[in-house]
Amino acid sequence: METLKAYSLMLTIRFFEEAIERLFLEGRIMGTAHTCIGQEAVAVGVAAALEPRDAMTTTHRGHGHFLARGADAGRAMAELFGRETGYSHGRGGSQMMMDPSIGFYGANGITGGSIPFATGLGLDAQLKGSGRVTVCFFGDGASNQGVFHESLNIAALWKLPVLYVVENNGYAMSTSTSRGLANPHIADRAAAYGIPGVRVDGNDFFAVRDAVASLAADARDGNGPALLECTTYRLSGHSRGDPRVYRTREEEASAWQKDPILRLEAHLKSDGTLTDDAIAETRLAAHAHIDEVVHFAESSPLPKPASLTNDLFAS
Ligand SMILES: Cc1ncc(C[n+]2csc(CCOP(=O)(O)OP(=O)(O)O)c2C)c(N)n1
Ligand SMILES: [Mg+2]
Repeated sequence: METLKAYSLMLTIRFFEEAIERLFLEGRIMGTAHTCIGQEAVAVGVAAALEPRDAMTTTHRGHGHFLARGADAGRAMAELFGRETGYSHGRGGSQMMMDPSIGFYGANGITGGSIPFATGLGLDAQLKGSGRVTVCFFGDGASNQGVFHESLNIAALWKLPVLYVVENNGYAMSTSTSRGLANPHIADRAAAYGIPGVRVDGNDFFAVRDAVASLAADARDGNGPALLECTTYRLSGHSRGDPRVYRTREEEASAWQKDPILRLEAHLKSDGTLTDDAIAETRLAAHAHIDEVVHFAESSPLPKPASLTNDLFAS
């Protein structure tokens, strides 16, 4: 993926998420959502290093991963509006979107729920000899679920082509990692399974992309899984309406100084790729795109009541 394309994708994700937060406040969308503001370099860095045949699973905080993988932002937004044009025809909302045609096997509302699922996708790839690598996203909180151990053990034992990517964003709901992790370095746990464990600055697009390229190539070559820890910060609240009483505004202000988008912009300016004017234009274009996305979603039809029992496995 070209760096400029990555930059524009990071802006799309940022403005998509900001639009959602605004739309909730305005009462235009219902339910809840978990936004990934501040974590865009992880999503796009990972996606930039994968091949079309590869697979991804995500978490409750999955919009960025889905958009980075190539989802249609209009259909994703329409799902949040509960419209027929949404990925799940408006029935699922934020945590119920998937598109296997782009190798995206969905979000999961169960903390850690995607870890065994991705492991199964790895077994499928191995049995079929498809050469596919599966990236499994999960959070620091999810890394404390028992299923993390079960899945990494079996994946290491069977040398499954899975790259476990933990987004260490500092919090699991209101629990800071200093209160939730005995060892703050989650990547260290890889040693327990005899697999590579790598820790990178998750706000650095290039660091994430390069680490994934190397670990995915090893997994594709039959060398088994790896654990990649991307350190970042959840600039958003946990979910809709989080008053964020468990951390200070000063802490947030200092995290904003490390905004991955500003960091990539500084890089693109310093190497002469973009001028200030070009950055302003790219930002305006990304805003205009999201305005269209919201317009498409909000003007899409609601599902017809007669279709209520469609796609049900039991009725
Ligand atoms: C099995 C289970 N336990 C608890 C919850 C409630 N819950 C939702 S998100 C969350 C925190 C997850 O934290 P982390 O894995 O760090 O992901 P982040 O929200 O930071 O992206 C919890 C405990 C849940 N959804 N599923
Ligand atoms: Mg977390």
